[in-house]
Amino acid sequence: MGGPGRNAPMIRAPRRDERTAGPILAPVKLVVAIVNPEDAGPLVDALLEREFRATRLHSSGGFLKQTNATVLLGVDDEAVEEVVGIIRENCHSRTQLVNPMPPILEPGEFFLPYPLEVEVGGATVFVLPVERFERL
Ligand code: 2BA
Repeated sequence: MGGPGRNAPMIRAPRRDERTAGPILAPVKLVVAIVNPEDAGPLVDALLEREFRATRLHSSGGFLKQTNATVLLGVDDEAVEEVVGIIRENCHSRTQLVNPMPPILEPGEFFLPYPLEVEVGGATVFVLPVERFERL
């Protein structure tokens, strides 16, 4: 249990000359995707199947203060659209209920909290230029 199965993607190990070749100077982007934690596992698997390396971080949203996942990928410029497509296929929007903060009440006032519905997008994606990318 837990180990890579028969159908696990093959991750190509870098050859020695690739490791020692110095920084990659071709245009590279950093894709940062903030996603629902339930989508993060299938997303990372789908990325690995297409040989994209990814890092998954545990994060939480500033507004809902609920756990989400941040997936980081360094990719060639021309692969960005493919990566965004994989994110789109694997991440789904959801509605979540939030209990609003009660206001400060005057004596005699009362507050009936109605949960608010908030739509959380499938993914929030940033694409940033990378000055230098190196695997040492
Ligand atoms: P949260 O900050 O927990 O926000 C969850 C959802 O709550 C948001 O979904 C949005 O529908 C709503 N929301 C957020 N701030 C709000 C506000 N000030 N007023 C009313 N509703 C608000 P998404 O927009 O799909 O964002 C999902 C998660 O992506 C966010 O979780 C946050 O972790 C991240 N995120 C979104 N926009 C970002 C940005 N500009 N910079 C950094 N992180 C961002």
